[in-house]
Amino acid sequence: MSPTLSNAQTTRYRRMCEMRAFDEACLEALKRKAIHGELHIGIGQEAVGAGMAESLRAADAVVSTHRNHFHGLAKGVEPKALMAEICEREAGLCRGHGGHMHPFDPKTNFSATGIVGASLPVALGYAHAFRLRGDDAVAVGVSGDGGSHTGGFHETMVMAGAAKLPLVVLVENNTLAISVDFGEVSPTETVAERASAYGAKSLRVEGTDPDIVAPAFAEAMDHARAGHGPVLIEATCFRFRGHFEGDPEHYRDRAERNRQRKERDPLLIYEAKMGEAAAEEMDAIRKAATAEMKAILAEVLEMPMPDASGALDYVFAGEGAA
Ligand SMILES: Cc1ncc(C[n+]2csc(CCOP(=O)(O)OP(=O)(O)O)c2C)c(N)n1
Repeated sequence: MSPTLSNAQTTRYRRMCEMRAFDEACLEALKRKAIHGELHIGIGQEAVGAGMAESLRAADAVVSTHRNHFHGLAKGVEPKALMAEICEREAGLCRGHGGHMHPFDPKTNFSATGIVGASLPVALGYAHAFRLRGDDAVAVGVSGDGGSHTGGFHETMVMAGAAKLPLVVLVENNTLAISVDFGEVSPTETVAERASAYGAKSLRVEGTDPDIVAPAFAEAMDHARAGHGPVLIEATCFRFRGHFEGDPEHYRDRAERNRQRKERDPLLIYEAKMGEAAAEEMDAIRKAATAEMKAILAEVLEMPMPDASGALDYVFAGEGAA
């Protein structure tokens, strides 16, 4: 049977399936008590990760948030090393010392922080370093809508705008910061419209379709790469699950949540868009992604944890530092 999907469509759908399957594997790991502490799942936000992946280059940097798995996969972080870190194994990206909220991968220039808003000043530092080095790499700072209200966000945008730094700030607006609705706390209707105050280019996209996100994100990267200064890109999406696993979600109506899960599921949206003719092909892609992530988890669960005696190793610079 000849394929119905183009190469680009196949790649975008495959990436979304891998991201979904990765987070489903995390849920399984949590059930098996292999993940400790809060776990923030990105299900529902795959189109943003898949859309950004194709215009990121190896030398670019991505600094993400507490909800970081898809951005790491988009940047090319090896899924097994990321899963091993999330499950706190010795073979993880940070030898199991960072866990799900603080993965750091110098090989791909990817990192994340659990401190809301703090990803942005770090991305600003990368952008400044790229400018000093004189290369054309771009730094991407990811934030949620809640993170866009922080001082760090404002300071980052001011400095990047004033110095025309190669920075793309990606705001994933899933409309909720834990339980707080964006509309109730934002002085502006959108995050993107704040860009002009910072001298930044502004883009706002529906973030549930990678065919919309990918060209917009590419435009943002091209703009920053060409030396035209920062870009503020807002992608609207829907958070399928609680803020963290274990969140009772008393702040939102369950029926409405379930309705939105059906209407704003990036995988279902893409499957409907490609039509019945592509169903078999897409089913095979999805099954392959699920099998791959299940196999990765199975392997990770067999890996050793770091020895407790080394709890302070790699934490402080100097003696004992790697
Ligand atoms: C400085 C700081 N304040 C508060 C928190 C607690 N906290 C964790 S996530 C979060 C909400 C983040 O919302 P948003 O930026 O919209 O991201 P989302 O969870 O929707 O991805 C808060 C307040 C924190 N981690 N850091």
